[in-house]
Amino acid sequence: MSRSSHPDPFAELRAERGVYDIDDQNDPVKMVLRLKDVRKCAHNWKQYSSEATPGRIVVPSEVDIRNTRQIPFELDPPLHGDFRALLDPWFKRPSQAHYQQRLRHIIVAQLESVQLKSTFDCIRDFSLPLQSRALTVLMNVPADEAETFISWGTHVFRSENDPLDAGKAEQLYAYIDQKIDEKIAQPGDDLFSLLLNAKVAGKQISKEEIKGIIILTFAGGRDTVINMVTNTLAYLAEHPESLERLRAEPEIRGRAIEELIRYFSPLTHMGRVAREDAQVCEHAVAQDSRISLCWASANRDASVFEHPDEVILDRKLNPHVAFGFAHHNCLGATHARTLMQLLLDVVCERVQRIDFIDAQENIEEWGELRRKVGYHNLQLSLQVNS
Ligand code: EMZ
Repeated sequence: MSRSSHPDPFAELRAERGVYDIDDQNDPVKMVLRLKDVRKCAHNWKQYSSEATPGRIVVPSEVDIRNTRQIPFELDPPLHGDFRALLDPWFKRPSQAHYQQRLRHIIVAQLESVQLKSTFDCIRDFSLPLQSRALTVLMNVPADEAETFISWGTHVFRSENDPLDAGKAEQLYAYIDQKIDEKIAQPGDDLFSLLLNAKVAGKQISKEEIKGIIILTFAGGRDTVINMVTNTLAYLAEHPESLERLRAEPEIRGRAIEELIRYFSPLTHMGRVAREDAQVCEHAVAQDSRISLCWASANRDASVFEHPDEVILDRKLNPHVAFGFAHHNCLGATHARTLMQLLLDVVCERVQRIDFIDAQENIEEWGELRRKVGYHNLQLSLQVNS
């Protein structure tokens, strides 16, 4: 197995049982493993709610470390839809040409900052600053605020040695409060100002709701985007033939991105809370207990994806659920896809070869199972076109 591969720990359980029971801080979770069941449960918000105690649908649970409800992902219809109607147009801006020019500029500059080093750490020197700078474009705040975001590290709620560090988010909350005050005094063309002036379901949005939206904007696309960028470069380093193919066939880049997103599935799963006694593929789910929709497992379901453990760059049929499914599909998906498309374009134009020097893997533990999500660090070196 190569160093850039991501094995699927769920294969056996998915085929045999369809679910996997794990404990999480004494609040058990039944992980749903098959694509068909994941989709069914994702649709069925009347039975499986997202609007539980804030933090409870996240696994590991964040109920002990935050009180703010993240919006819209911790809401059910119809209120969920009212917030999406407000937010969707803003989060579709990455389709616009001038947005893409700004992102491209950021990617080129980031690449230029590492290309002359003999080796660099892909996360610290590339993916983290890239994600942070791209986020200033998504929120349309000044570019230099990225330096603050970079200083927070790769996860907004999790520190290096404590995955549930309640103090960690204080810096983000302080930034948000300060930004809200600043934008009340001086509105502009940014996400904060949009929210401060918006009504949802006929009511002015509260500061607490704005905070919930911004926290999700930071948290949802943080480690996920960083892992996606890092894992992609690791993959291209170990597969020079794929880099050559993407260079020669720009028309398959879009499909290749979907395939890499399927294969890496940066977000392993997302929970729901059962409103009533229910059943998932013949296994009982008790009222008020948790299930999780395991995107990572569903994306390797051999009954849907041929050769699910292989990266097939131009895979034709690819109904993956890496961005979630149904009404809760990822709000930041257009931004993430655009970033990946521009990254592949720039790498194909400028990078001749990537060398994988060394890495320390980032492994999640779910019950007895271990799942690689990315790397704690990844040393690479680049050979650029002269
Ligand atoms: C939550 C979650 C959202 C959670 C779409 O995912 O991402 C996690 O990384 C955060 O810890 O709070 O925002």
